Amino acid sequence: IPTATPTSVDPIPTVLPDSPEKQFVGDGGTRTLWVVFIVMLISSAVFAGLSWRVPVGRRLYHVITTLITIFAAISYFAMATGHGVSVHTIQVRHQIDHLPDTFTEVQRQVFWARYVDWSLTTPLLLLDLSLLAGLNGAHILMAIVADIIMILTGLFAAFGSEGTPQKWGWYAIACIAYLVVIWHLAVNGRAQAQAKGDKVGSFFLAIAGFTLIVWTAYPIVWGIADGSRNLSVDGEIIAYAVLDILAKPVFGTWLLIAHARMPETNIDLGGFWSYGLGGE
Ligand code: RET
Repeated sequence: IPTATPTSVDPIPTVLPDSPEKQFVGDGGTRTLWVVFIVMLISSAVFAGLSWRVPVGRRLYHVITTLITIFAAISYFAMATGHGVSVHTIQVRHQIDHLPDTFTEVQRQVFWARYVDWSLTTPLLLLDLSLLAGLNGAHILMAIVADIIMILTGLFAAFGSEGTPQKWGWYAIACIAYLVVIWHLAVNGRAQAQAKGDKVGSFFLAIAGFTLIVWTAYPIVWGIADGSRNLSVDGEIIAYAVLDILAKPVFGTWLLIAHARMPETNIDLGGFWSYGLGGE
């Protein structure tokens, strides 16, 4: 009978069977990243193609929406190829009956390329919605600045030391900034859109409501995957993949189709966008 002679004072195994030492992307995750890259690439081509069917003066939504999927394609390419990601030390908690909780340090991949993507694309998505509603420049700027603060403090939270109050402090700041964004869309955006008539008013309500639901899922996924580390790297990739497809290609297709059918959604920038190009 082999006798276990403890040689170390540390009774806690560094690696428990149910907690692999490393939390890295697997085959399913990599495949998902490539699929979303292709979806973003095709969407960019389709949105750019649609823009050629309308005069330059009516292409602003097309241009913004195409840029959104181009930025996403670049970010997904970076993540799928294994760039745009860094390794972060996290703590995994082990609960064993009758014993105090123990923690082991585990290496986990954190995809920083997402935050680069979001810091460029969420302001552009807000610009799409703001132009649709007819928001003024002051409110557009404030909504976009709040949005950038939300993404950057989210990035600091993702890389903040695990188990520190600051980490969730950054998260709290990001959530407050998100409430500012919502406030601009739900209060100012809705009122302005309604002032453009019933058709634009109800379309704005539908597409901004869809945006609100999809966007709100991001901090929830973040809390589970990046905050409390209760989701595998592949699970996190799949959750964000579904949300990104809803927030970018689905949103964009819906917006551009509605714009083609509803002349009331035209943007009046007083010649800024198409001066000298023949306008409408
Ligand atoms: C973070 C974590 C910190 C708290 C909050 C967040 C919100 C993120 C949002 C992201 C939206 C992304 C979109 C991507 C485009 O496809 C940064 C996750 C509030 C709302 C729409």
